[in-house]
Amino acid sequence: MTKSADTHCPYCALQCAMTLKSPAALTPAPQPGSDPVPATAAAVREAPVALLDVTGRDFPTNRGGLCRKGWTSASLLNHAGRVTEPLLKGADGVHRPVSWDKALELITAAVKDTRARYGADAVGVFGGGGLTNEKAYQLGKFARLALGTSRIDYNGRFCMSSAAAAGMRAFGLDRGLPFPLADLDSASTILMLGSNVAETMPPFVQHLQGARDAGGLIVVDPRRSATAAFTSDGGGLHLQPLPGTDLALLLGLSHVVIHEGLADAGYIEARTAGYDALVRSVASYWPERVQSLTGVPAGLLRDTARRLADGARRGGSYILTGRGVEQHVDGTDTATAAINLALLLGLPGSARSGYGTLTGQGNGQGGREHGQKADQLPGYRKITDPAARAHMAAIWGVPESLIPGPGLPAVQLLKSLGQSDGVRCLFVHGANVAVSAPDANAVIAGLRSLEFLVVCDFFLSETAAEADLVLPVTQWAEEEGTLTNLEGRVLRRRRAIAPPPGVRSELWIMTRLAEALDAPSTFSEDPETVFEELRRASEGGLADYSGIDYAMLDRGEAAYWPYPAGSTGTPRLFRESFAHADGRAVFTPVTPRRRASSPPAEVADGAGPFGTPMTLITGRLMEHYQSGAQTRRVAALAAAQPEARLQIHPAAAAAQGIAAGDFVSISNGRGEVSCRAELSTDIRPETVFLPFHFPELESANRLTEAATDPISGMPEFKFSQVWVRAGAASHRANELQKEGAS
Ligand SMILES: Nc1nc2c(c(=O)[nH]1)N[C@H]1C(S)=C(S)[C@@H](COP(=O)(O)OP(=O)(O)OC[C@H]3O[C@@H](n4cnc5c(=O)[nH]c(N)nc54)[C@H](O)[C@@H]3O)O[C@H]1N2
Ligand SMILES: Nc1nc2c(c(=O)[nH]1)N[C@H]1C(S)=C(S)[C@@H](COP(=O)(O)OP(=O)(O)OC[C@H]3O[C@@H](n4cnc5c(=O)[nH]c(N)nc54)[C@H](O)[C@@H]3O)O[C@H]1N2
Ligand SMILES: [Mo]
Repeated sequence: MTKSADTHCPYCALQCAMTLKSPAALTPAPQPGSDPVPATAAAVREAPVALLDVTGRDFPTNRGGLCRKGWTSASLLNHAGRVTEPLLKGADGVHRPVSWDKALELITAAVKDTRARYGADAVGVFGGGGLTNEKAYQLGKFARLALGTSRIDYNGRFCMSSAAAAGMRAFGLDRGLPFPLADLDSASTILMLGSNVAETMPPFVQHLQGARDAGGLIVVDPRRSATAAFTSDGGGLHLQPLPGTDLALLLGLSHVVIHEGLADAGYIEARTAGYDALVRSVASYWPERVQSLTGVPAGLLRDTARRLADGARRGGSYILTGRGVEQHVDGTDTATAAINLALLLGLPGSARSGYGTLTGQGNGQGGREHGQKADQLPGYRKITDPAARAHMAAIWGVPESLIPGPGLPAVQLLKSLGQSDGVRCLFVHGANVAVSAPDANAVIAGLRSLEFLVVCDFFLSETAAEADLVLPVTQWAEEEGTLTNLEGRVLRRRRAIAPPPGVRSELWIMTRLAEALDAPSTFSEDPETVFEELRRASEGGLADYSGIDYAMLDRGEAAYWPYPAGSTGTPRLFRESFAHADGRAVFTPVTPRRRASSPPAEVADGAGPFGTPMTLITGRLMEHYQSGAQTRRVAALAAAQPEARLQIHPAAAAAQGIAAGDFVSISNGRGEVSCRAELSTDIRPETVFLPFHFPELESANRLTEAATDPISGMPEFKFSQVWVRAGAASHRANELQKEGAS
């Protein structure tokens, strides 16, 4: 065990720097054969003493700060519920330990059998944006060459795909922030749409302080989120639109910019294409009309546009988007509208201004560059591009014909589970789809219809609980690798501690299985060896890492991609030109396809009307991470946020006879959630909010629809119609009764 290791937090894309140290007193390692019971909010078991002390380390994104999740992250290393041996599900549905040899043998047989009976595309892989670059790269290679399937996609489809598609369309390149985060510090105006960094990236808030103090922080959110609340003292603005109307709102802002002569004519002329069509497309979105579509007063729209233009002339203006505006069926168009507004104002590529989207998962950026996406090869190459295929065939030493074509995007992949022509045998690496995918009841049914499900995880997540075989893998502090943060900066993850004896790395698992399956290329369990191959694979691609190596990262050098060999990397993109062939950014005219007031079809399919449906939006709490598989097991976090609560306006609650703390039933045609109500004037009266961190009866994704954006395949997590009623759902009532009786 090393005495101390400089690494980064296991959770979000801010990748706060931390140092891990061994405390003087160590607890014994967890015993093999860990408890096979899936953890629920009620079943939190934590190690008495963490194996490592966590301290924040100075770094440009976090400047020594960490959030509550980061501070408590080490407690999961020796958590009593950790899986430390492969677990095989018996006919009785109970998971029992098996040897690694037996586990690998069973998987090999299942893959061969599935391929023989249904073809190689009946084997599927679901990856994650939390995997290191090395794991994500090798997973894409494993799927295509060892399994021979095209069916690989990952949870970043739920997260980054719309913003990524918009960035590709406008700039020819997708890097979340095309500038270092610290550039925001000197901005005078920042417009944040659908992003609640005060809860989702707390150390980020220090970079908003300057704009906020200058009265220039503007937040667009149907809720008065913690980030929206942060604007008020500084004289900033909170725009509170109807959910799903951000596209109209952005067209309104562009309309004002054009009609008040606030556009940057010189920039538009020199650096963009398609301006005339853009002007026509926003012509009918005058502020009073947009007010009627969005509920945001026309005066606030004009004020926002003027502050952005004023900021661009003074300290700098930035436009940033988050999941609130992207997780909609028109998410790509909405992100495009945000970019169009930024281009009108001359922000992208300027010295003190810019546009960006806030990447979410720890390696959400790198995870979308190196081949775990259905349509992609390493280096952000297209799998349909003959030159890209030839390049990768040469790197992998295989004939080009062996590389399958494009597969299915995540939602379609999950819908195909167990279907004829669908996936029959699935590998999951780093996602808990039973909780986090839309229409979760259907996803769970799909997982249960599989012939073989293999899940790699450290805990028996709700998805792992469904698995035929659970493979225990290393956690962040037990492994080496790299991640690429929200700024496109490549960072080193370093090992501070040895994993429990029965646990293996995913690189090791892929290497053993590739051998057993006679894969036509080599695989490695050594992260640096894999990174060296990734470098060569990415060379000449959009996301070029060929000039980056472990030694320079270990010296603390800042490596922003593209970083071709012989260069010094690219902290700031687009300064001279954009990535399209002619060097120009492209305005793509976009207009709303759905009227915000029209109820989606699901309401008609529902179990029956219970008054007026409400709009459900979903999102995050500070204490929990994603599906909660990790943070619900941290005692301090679970104690702070033990259960889901529905945020509802007091007027809406009163209309249904709901009082604070009452149980409510939230339902639609897809499912039902039962939880307590939290009354709050911070939310619009026709809208309710649920966090998605909780499973089973409290799982928000039992209500969300698996409808996707036609360009990106991103699902609509942030807009569902639901009925909200007083009283516990019948199954919850039974539970409560049982509790009362015992
Ligand atoms: N604590 C915590 N931090 C995290 C994560 C976590 O799970 N927990 N996850 C990480 C990941 S992967 C991601 S992607 C990021 C996400 O980070 P954010 O994008 O900040 O997170 P969300 O809470 O999903 O959504 C942000 C806001 O969008 C608002 N919103 C909902 N619907 C709409 C709408 O129609 N329009 C507008 N304008 N706003 C809307 C919500 O009210 C919410 O306040 O966070 C990262 N950090
Ligand atoms: N309703 C609603 N649903 C949403 C969202 C929303 O806003 N609303 N947001 C969506 C977004 S943006 C995202 S990113 C997704 C994320 O949702 P998920 O994909 O479910 O994300 P996690 O909960 O982080 O799941 C990661 C799982 O892998 C494990 N894990 C962590 N690291 C590793 C690793 O290195 N290897 C392996 N094998 N396992 C690992 C964890 O223990 C956990 O069980 O949720 C989406 N779902
Ligand atoms: Mo995400």
